[in-house]
Amino acid sequence: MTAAVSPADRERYLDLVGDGAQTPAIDFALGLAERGVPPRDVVLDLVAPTQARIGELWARNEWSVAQEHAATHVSEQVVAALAARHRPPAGRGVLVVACVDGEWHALPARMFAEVARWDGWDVRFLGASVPGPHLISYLHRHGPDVVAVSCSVPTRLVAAYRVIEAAQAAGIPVLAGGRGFGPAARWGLRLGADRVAAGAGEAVEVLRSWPLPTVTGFDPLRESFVSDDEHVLIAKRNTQLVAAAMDDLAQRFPALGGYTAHQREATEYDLGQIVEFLCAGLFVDDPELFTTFLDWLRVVLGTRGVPPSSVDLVLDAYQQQLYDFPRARAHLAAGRRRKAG
Ligand code: B12
Repeated sequence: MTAAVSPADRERYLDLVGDGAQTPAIDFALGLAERGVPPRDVVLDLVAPTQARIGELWARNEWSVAQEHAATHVSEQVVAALAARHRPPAGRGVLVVACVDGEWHALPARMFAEVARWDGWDVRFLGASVPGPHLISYLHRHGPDVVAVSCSVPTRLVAAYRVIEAAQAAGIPVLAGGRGFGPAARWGLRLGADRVAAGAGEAVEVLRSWPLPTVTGFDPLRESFVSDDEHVLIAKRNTQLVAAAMDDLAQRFPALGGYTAHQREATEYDLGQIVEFLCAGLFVDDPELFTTFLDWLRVVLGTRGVPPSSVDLVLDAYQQQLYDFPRARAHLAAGRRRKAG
């Protein structure tokens, strides 16, 4: 008989990982599996939602980065222990799972990899930030049936696109997943992935029902999904844009004058992230990417004592700088409107 993970189990697990208590957390997870919870459910209903909660605790400044790192390390060991204990035979084919270049969220991809392994795939897990050319040469050498690319932050979508294109050119079908591909992984479809899935559970269903296509190669004449290269030009101007916005902020946000060197550096980082997310939104031509990011940024800054209205000052500065980039201006205006609405 199968059993299920309860809300009390999740509370207990959060306490354990919050303490960085590796052995008790592993014992707890293995114990659930022994009591009849399928290992896949231990990963998807215990570890995954806890990791999402950890993200919220970090975003609200209730957990430090150190506490998040310690907890994530424990969760990685828990997933590894479950994988070592439960080893079904592989019969469905070879599946390569990799995070795209610059993507350091290996644990979400690992969770998907183990769930796929428990569903009968012979998985090769390549982990975090795999440089595109290295991934492609690995694919040529090992000839898997499918490559699954993971992206957790949308700023890595350009790297994801390069890999999708190159894998298909090598004749290997691509499954795209991870929260960076957006709601229902829709930006994965935009970038031309053969299949997408929002969660690992859904992904194994997709893999099961998918008559793996014979990919004949990337069609060089495939119509581009963006009409211009604003995202490229703006990405190149990131440093200049940040410097100009810092000058502008100094005039309009007097608190900046009293910032420490560290606070100024953190502000410059945030300003750079705004440019990066703007470029990602332009790349997939969807203003929702940028507005969702701004919602998140306002929460993160607000909990750290930075008035969320300061974001609008930055958007204004970028609007002025980017006067000859019509799509960027539309995305920036959507970011402004979202706050007003
Ligand atoms: C741990 C963590 C990290 C660790 C990752 C370590 C590791 N080994 O993975 C480190 C410290 C590296 C990190 C770094 C950063 N992080 Co982080 N991180 C997290 C956190 C707390 C947990 C990640 C996790 O384990 N998630 C759990 C799983 C279940 O997530 P999931 O995406 O839902 O995965 C499922 C599906 O997407 C699917 N799936 C995943 N991959 C694939 C692939 C395929 C092919 C398929 C089909 C399915 C699939 O399967 C999974 C199971 O169902 C998340 C919070 C969150 N909500 O995820 C933040 C989070 C993702 N990080 C965030 C941020 C901001 C960052 C940084 C930018 C922080 C910084 N200032 O440096 C950097 C970016 C680094 C980079 N370029 O990659 C934000 C992103 C916000 C945004 N606007 O996009 C989040 C959401 C935190 C938050 N609430 O604000 N992070």
